[in-house]
Parts: sequence; C-alpha cells; structure tokens
Amino acid sequence: MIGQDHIRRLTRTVAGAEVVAVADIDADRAVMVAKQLSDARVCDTGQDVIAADRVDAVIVTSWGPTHEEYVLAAIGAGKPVFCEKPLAPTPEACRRIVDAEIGGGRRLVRVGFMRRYDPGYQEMKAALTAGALGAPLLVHCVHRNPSVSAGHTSDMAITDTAVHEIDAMRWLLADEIVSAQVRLPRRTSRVKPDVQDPQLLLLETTRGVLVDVEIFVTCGYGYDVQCELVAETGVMRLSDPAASAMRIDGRASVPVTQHWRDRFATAYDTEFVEWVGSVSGDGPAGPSAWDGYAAAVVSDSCLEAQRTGQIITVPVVDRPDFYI
Ligand code: ISE
Repeated sequence: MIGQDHIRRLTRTVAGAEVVAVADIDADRAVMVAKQLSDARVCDTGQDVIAADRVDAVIVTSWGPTHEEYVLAAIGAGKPVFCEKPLAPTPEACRRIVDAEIGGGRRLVRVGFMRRYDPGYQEMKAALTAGALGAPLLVHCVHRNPSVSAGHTSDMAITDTAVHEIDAMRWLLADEIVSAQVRLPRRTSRVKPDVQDPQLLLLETTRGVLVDVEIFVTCGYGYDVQCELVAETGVMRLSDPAASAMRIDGRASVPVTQHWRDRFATAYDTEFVEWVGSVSGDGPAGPSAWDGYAAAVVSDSCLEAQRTGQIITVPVVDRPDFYI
C-alpha cells in the first residue's frame, strides 16, 4: 500500500526521480503498478530491483521482517536506500544494518520516520529549539487507528505503531529514552482475544521528561494522532488537519482523517523531496540507520515492559561518530 503511495508521490509530486523497476510479493500487483508508469519494468524479486543497472537508489516498503535483507543488499550494491519504518523489527537486525553501513564507509540508509517532516511537529521542534516555552517537562501522545489488519498483534502496536512516537520524541526532545513502562487497560471488544488494545506507554528521557503514549488501533472513528508538549512556561499541541466544519440540523461537525496516507501526506512529500535531494548529491540527511536502531532498542524494552508489567531500563547505546 505505502509503496504505491510513494510511487504516486515520486511520479506526480516530487521532482528529480523516476521509478524504473518494481517488485512485489504479489506479482500481479507489481504488473498493475508498472503499467501505470511510463518506463518501469517488473522484477521477480526485490534483490533483482536492487541489482538492476538502471536503478540508482532503492525504496523498501515491503513487510517489516524483510527489510534487513533488502537494506543490506542495497548497502552491498552501494546504492542509497530509503527504508520504511521500522528499519527492522529487532535491535539485532538493525545493528547488523548499522555495522554494514559503517563497514561500507558511506551513509546510504534513510528510515521513513515521516513525523519529523510534519509541519505541526516541526513547529513544536522550532519552539523548543528557540527556548520559547522553557524546558520540556511532559509530552502527551495519542496514536489511534480506526482499524488494523487481521494479522495485527499486540507486539506490532509497539514495533509498527508506537515506533513513530518513539522516534518523534527522540527527535523532538533531542534526548534519549532511558526507561519504559507499558500498562494494559481492559481490552476493547473489537480485537481478537489474544490481542491487547489499547495500550498505554510511559517513557522517560535522560533529562527526566515523561512521555505518555496511548496506542489504540481499533478506535473505529478515524485516524487520530495528537501530541501536546508541556513545558515550563507554556504548552503546545498539534492542530487537527484543516477541515471545513458542517452545521446542519442543529449540530456542528468536522471530519476526522481516516488514514495515515492523508493525515501525513505533507510530511511524506517533504521527506521525499529531501531524500531525493540527498541522493542527488546534497549528502545524507534525515533519520539514519542509527535512528532506526535506537528506536528498535526502545521498542524492545517496551515489549519487555508489556510482557512483564515492569518499568524496564532501556540499554544505553553510544552513537558512533559515523552518525554524528
Ligand atoms: C502503519 O504502518 C503506520 O506507519 C501508521 O503511521 C501507523 O499509524 C499504523 O499503526 C501502522 O500500522
């Protein structure tokens, strides 16, 4: 799904790149997508796309557990690679990618943490950087999906969903997450008996900021992401996407976004403008393989906290100079 969304963006919105090869686990879908492109061919595998001479850079939008294989292949081919989040579902897999990139001596990997490019989050970051609000104290986050696929698991609520907040908070606060707690309220009846939804995460940063994150992936009413920053002299919260209000029959209403594709369209466009520029010569920018690894380390601690009900200390991982 997101691969097709990025193809649309690279074809219609972002200048400087052309999609020339595609592969998908569903070959028929790859054929259907390639037909919509002026000069793209269908490859049997992702490895064939990466190896193709006419391919200068690679975008990985396959299922999370396949990311490591493709990102390592792109590094081996010396080709810049944009990998959708998560970089990989485990810290060990992410670390293998980091070590391979360092070993190759070139910054080639970019991770699709698009929240950093959302105008609302960027305004928050600018206010903090300017000291306009004083020191951050708390951040309240809400991440609600209307529904999820049948294959959704309690772990995915962290590794695939909350991973956005984990990265966004590291970036927004310019701080590391040092402990994680996960509390499980009564389950909604909307999920299978073996799935926990909602979940409430409580994260603490090195400087003592507390971040609470509600993850509710079957809320039913829409795709609703909220973030409120509480600082010493003021607070700042994300605005809901602009939408016209309707007044009828004595009631006023505004629509709620239904899909991440729409809620973060601007963020996705902006991150790809920057990535295409970096591939074309502006040099590495944006969320790196190290950010992908750091997010996976925190996710792993959240999974342990979810399983044990304990407050888990996040292992300290020192950032190599290669990523500074
Ligand atoms: C999905 O993969 C995303 O990245 C969305 O932003 C998130 O809201 C959703 O829960 C994930 O499954």
